Amino acid sequence: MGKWLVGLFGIVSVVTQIEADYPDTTNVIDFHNLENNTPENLQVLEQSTMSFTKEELLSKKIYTFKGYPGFYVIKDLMTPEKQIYWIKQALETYPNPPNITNHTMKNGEILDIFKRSVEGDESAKNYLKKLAWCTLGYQYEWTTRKYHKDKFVQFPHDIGNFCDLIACQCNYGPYKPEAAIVNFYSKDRLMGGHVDDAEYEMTKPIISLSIGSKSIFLLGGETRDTEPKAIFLESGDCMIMGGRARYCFHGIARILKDTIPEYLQTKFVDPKYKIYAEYMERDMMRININARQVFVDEEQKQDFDTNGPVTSSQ
Ligand SMILES: O=C(O)CCC(=O)C(=O)O
Repeated sequence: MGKWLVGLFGIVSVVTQIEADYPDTTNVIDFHNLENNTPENLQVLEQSTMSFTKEELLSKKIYTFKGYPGFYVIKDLMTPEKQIYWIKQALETYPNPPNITNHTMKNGEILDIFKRSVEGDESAKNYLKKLAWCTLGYQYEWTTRKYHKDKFVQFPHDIGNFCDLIACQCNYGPYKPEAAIVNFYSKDRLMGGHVDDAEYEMTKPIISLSIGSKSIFLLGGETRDTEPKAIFLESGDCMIMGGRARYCFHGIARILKDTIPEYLQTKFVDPKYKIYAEYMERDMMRININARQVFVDEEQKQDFDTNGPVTSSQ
């Protein structure tokens, strides 16, 4: 078994041995609390000298990791308001057809899962509980690991503009995301180690936004033999996986109990957002939106739209 798998399962088995919901996290890189890191972790973690000039990004701390060129984490990038906004979008808008969800293949198109669930519809409640992902822009076909030529839904401008701003500040601009996967994690729904390599444009990063419960993200190497590093990702963080890091195995090993920030909790949130906070708290939820630029340029995109999968740049 490769070191990646040992690493992933190592964490998971430590977890189950020690305590069901909170593992021994001594070796997890924590850029939110630098004093909690082991000397070894502090050697890996570097604060980037990259300066963000746009107002929203001013004063944000950006971290890089030695040995992972092109991999950055921006701490607390999204304000609480932005996070609530994107929870709302992720629940009310993104899972609606024609976007595909994990339910589509088996159950066909299902409209307004969240709205109907809040209104008390039992079948919608069941679908909502099992909602694991939905896709935006070019819809992704999980079995063939390809983007659908014929299933393109206008990519949300707000995610596109936000990611372009981030990418430009990291010297990855201009960035035109054409697809995104929205993942709905719960305490029992994690993500195994994988590499995202279905995009024709691999020189542009994956830009990944974390909202809700704190998670343990594993970043491995380009083969499964590299032991992964474990890193905490918290609500509001943004991860940028570019450069060689774009080819690295990665996954989510744990969702941690009682880590939803107060501003997303039912007790503290503005009453008009209580329904979203209830959803987040019910199963220790974490929502992740990760955007990808699929095509190198407009010409390649048009060729794909006309003729189907491109092979030349892979
Ligand atoms: O949830 C995350 O932070 C990572 C998601 C991911 O790796 C993916 O969707 O490919």
